[in-house]
Amino acid sequence: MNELKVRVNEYSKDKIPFHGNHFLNGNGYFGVRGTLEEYSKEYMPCINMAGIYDQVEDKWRESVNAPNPLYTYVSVDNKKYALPEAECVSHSQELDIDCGIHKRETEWDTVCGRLKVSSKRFASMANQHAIGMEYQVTTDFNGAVEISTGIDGDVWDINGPHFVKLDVCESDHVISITGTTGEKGITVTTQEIIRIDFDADVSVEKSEKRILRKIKFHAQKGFTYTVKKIALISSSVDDHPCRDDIRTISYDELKSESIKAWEKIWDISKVEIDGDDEAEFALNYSIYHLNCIAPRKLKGKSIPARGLSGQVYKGAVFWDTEMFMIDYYMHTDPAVARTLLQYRIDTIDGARRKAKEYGLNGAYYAWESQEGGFEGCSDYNVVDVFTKRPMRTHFRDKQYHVSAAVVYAFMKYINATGDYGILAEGGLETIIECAGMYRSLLLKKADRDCFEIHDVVGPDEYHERVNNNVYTNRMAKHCFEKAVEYTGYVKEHFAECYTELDKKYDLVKLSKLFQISAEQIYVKEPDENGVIEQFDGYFKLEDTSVDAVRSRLLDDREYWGGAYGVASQTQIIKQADVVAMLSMFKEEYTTDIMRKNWLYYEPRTEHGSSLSACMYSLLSCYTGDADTAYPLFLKSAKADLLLGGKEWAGLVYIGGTHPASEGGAWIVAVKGFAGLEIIDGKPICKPQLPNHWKGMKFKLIVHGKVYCIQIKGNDVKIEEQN
Ligand code: IFM
Repeated sequence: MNELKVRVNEYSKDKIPFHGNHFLNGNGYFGVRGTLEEYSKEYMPCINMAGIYDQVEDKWRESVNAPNPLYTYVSVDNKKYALPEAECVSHSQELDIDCGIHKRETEWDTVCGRLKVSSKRFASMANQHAIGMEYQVTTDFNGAVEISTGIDGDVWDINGPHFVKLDVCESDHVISITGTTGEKGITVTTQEIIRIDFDADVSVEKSEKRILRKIKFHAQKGFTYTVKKIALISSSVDDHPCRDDIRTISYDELKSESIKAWEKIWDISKVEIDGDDEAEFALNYSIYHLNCIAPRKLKGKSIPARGLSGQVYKGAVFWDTEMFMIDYYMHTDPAVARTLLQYRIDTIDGARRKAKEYGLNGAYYAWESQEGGFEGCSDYNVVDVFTKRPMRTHFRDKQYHVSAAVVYAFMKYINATGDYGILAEGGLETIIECAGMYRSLLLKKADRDCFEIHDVVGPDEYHERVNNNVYTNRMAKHCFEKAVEYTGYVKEHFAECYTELDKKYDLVKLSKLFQISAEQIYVKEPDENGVIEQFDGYFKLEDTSVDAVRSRLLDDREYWGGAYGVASQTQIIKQADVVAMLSMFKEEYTTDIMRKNWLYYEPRTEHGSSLSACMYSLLSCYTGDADTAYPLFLKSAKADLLLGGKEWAGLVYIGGTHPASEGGAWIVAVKGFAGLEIIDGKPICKPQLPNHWKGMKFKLIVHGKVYCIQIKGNDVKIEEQN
């Protein structure tokens, strides 16, 4: 396996937002953007907290960023040397994804001579509250140097400021800032301590939003001065409160424990690809990001659509987790997958409330779910580039497929882990409530004997308020089917749970209703050309090309969908929709039908969402065409490796990391190319590797057992590990 590092060797101010994502660090409790230590809020540094939200006035509710303990810059002769303002002579930035260590090295020519600043830092994978940083200064002159390092409470926010109060403190060598959020009074505390082993005059400077140590020393030419910093971040709503006394933490131990924790994670999660270094690197880089955001030590938390890279999409959880990410976790750390599902179990009341709000029964999960299942999505979720006014969109009220995604994830998890116990611990009730929601959406026309679902938005968000979207209807059917099947299972294996739920739901009657719903729901079939119409009337829309639609844009940032979008009256779709459905239910369709639909829809797909490429790639694998799948797989795996993803929806910034795309790349590699299936609780692989791949090697957890899978051409060796 090649070295796993991303690196740049020059500085570019334009790439500040991208590099923040590209070099991201994290441990599931928080994400640390890959920004430079000297950045203040305009350059988007952030320590993004998992599962903590706040709302300011009537702005969008979003996740909260902690006071930033990395804030550090250096001055020579009272002049500050900090990027991007002070032009540098050299710069490099690197992320070692093997051990989660971020490095930078920058040189400036100062009035006194050459100044070199280097730093190493990590979000501890062993202690979820901790960050470690080493900051080093070297000069080629003798002279007065000052390092300013501390905590910046003036944090980057999109819809902030979230801290209505900042308590800036210094006590017994520890400095700290505690921010209190306005909406719920949640406190987020950042404390830090430094260690230096050179003579310096150290003082503390406090202001309303910052606390800095000023370390003044006389630098000797060629000597390196090192400041080691330990920071602890905690909040008043932590599942596992931080009990460490920061003064007793050894920097070196913190670092080596984190490295060890990463080694353990990589042991189960690394994927080796023989014959394709580029793909191997991109895939493992994706896996790195999935590892940085896994809620390993949190209870009932899930993963936001932009991971822990900031407040984009309000730090909210979408269907992305259940459809694109959970597969990776259930096979590498099933407890994480369990936690993700626990989040949906725990937030069922929010989903019930939302269903009621729309006059429905059961559970309608939030499109953009925050803590407690609170719906973060607004009715006006895109800002029009022309009028600068919020546009009415229907993500919130009509993307019914989100509840079915939750049920689909329960099914995948149970198949992968054999953990049926989850059904008795809230799982079955969740599934029943989701099925209840779909039942209340069913319509029957007087002249048809099937159930329809009208007025929805499918995964292709550009066409709003359509009828009988095939993805939505098939997923609803799956939800009914699973409700019936799992009710039967619970009756047989968890009698106590069955009796309790039966009192509440009358399970015999309900199962019958779900059975009828599953049998009678209308799921469009392929037409005479073998193509499935995405929704009623889709084939009548203008049949044109993605480029033609793009050429109609009056502004690059214009939103393609909604009432007046350039795509809305055409067959151009944003992302996989019918193709996603076919990938989910491949057993029900012939290869010929899958191929025909791929060929029809792919040229009509903008791939305007990072969720799209992996679905097309997966379906290509399922049709036996790994070489067509390959570039789409690579696109998915490189979502955060390369610049170029969509950064705007109308005037709303949507940049950040793309964990769904990363999870999707893993799914394609393991389920597509390696052809993994779980039969009777055991993995089997029917590989179809891209032509230039010689083999693959990876580990998987299936039904509690660890397997090492080695593929060489068409030969497969699956070994159970002790
Ligand atoms: O969930 C997705 C959606 O399908 C397309 N827009 C972005 C969302 C978050 O990733």
